[in-house]
Amino acid sequence: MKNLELSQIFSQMSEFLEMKEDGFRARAYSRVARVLDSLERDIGDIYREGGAKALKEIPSVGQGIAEKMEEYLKTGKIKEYQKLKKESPVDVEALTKVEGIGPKKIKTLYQKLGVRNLKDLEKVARVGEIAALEGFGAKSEKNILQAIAFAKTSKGRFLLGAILPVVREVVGGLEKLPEVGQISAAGSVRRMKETVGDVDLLATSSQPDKVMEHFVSLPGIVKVWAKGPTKSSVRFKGGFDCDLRVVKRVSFGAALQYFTGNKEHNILLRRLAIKKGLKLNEYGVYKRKTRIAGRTEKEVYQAIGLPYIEPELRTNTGEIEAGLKNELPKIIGYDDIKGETQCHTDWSDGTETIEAMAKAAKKMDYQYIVITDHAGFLKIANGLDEKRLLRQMREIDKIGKEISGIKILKGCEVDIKMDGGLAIKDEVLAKLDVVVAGVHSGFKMSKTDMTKRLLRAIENPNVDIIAHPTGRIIQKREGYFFDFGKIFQAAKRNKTALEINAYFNRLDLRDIDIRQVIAAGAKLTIGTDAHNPQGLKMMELGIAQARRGWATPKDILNAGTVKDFLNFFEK
Ligand code: DGT
Ligand code: CA
Ligand code: CA
Ligand code: ZN
Repeated sequence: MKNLELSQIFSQMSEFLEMKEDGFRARAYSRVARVLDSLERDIGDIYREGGAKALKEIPSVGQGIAEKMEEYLKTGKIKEYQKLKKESPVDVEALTKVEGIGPKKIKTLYQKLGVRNLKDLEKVARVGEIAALEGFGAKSEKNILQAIAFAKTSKGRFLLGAILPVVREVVGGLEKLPEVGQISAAGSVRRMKETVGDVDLLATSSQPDKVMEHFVSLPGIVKVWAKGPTKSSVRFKGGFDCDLRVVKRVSFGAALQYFTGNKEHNILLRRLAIKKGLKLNEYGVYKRKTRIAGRTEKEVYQAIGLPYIEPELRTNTGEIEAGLKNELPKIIGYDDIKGETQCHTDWSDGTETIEAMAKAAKKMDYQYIVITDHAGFLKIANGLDEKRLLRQMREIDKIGKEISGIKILKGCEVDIKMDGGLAIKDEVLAKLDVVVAGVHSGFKMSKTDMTKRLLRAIENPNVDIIAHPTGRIIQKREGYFFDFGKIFQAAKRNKTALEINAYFNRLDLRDIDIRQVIAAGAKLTIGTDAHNPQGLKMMELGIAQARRGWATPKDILNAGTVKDFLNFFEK
């Protein structure tokens, strides 16, 4: 669970260093933060087992950073970070949460307008001082005000991908206690919602006091809000709260159902129970005074006349009605994906070789992996031009012959230009197995223009997949606007798939969009956008997103064999 804490610290160090114009170290720290975000194993465990040597084996971790990690794991702090923070007059953490504001702008805003925090920023933007500032302007001021408003709506919520490893460690630890019977996450975490307000855990135990004692003294807890035999509440270092409730065995299913929610789903369920002359609460389903169900969720649902409903579907958006008619979709399972459709290597802004990515995909039991390095004019991401792309194709052919048991497909993530044209020539794209196209600039265009732009890309016969179709970044960018209906229909007509980007702060498309795509009859892919082998593990988050969007395996192209996957794009 130290991964999250360290990643946050390293991102901030990167921002501080960039403000100090130490770009080289800034990039090194931000790279490591990204690796930590997708690192499957706890950094504390890695260190405990293999010491500093094992730390250095983590991608992007060199001597200096390994030392910082070691310092943190031993002492709980990093001196240089504290120094940088103390030296900095501004609240970098809060300000960088505003879309379009990076370390360089923060520096200018501070030097020219004395902006130290969000409140200052909002104040100067409101009175027009940013519009007058060189390098900013009226449009930029308007965007900043919009971004501040957006940042406010997401306050106090955490990314599922950042929270999940911590939850799993806590649950795994408690599970091992002899006093704990059953244990599960509940709430939004269990529903795999992309952001989480707080973590809800539920357990059964013969000795709740002992369990609670253990829970409130877990490492990484900074505050104990409450401690009692049935409920305790704590805050973890990452800033999020976690409740643990202990219930009786006979009620575990009912309590799990109740505390998994969501609230709207529960309300409708209770109404349904009442209609049947039953009572439903967190202790069970009752017929007059008799409990007729409660031990498992399944029997709770059955008692009120419903099939079991997967947690990801419990949002009161039609799942109960569908359940009553026995028309719930058989949603895609967590083991159904057979290939990776979007990832980056050290040819662009990834950190590892094609070979390393392919081997990692093989380890995940995939049949194939599509290598999709940035191609086009993305200078920062070290994007490939036509010459390098052709060279990479030859390289992939060569590596493909050396590694067995996994098919490495040639692809790229090509930029969609402002007018919908692509940043790589068609005759080069035509040589690739899979072309992923994405918008990476000019997000602020009108809905009409963006619709035209995407339409042109979708209609290009070389384009197979549209990457992160809405461009949103959770808690940072709302995403651009376009005519969803029109685009999804065009995707179906042109056999262009739409991506569910599994990267933990994208999860783009959103659940509601996925349902709309399926209704339009278009196909989806789930791609992680991994920049290192660990990043491939984010697939789980993308699958969760697909499940929340009611997707079945036949809606998701990479749930099929490599043959079917490639055949679909034959246009
Ligand atoms: P979050 O924490 O904002 O990400 O979302 P949840 O869904 O985890 O919500 P939370 O932590 O407030 O409550 C956990 C579950 O407890 C929730 O999903 C459903 C249940 N619950 C909470 N408050 C109520 C309520 O007033 N009525 C009903 N029926 N259920 C509730
Ligand atoms: Ca919660
Ligand atoms: Ca809660
Ligand atoms: Zn992209």
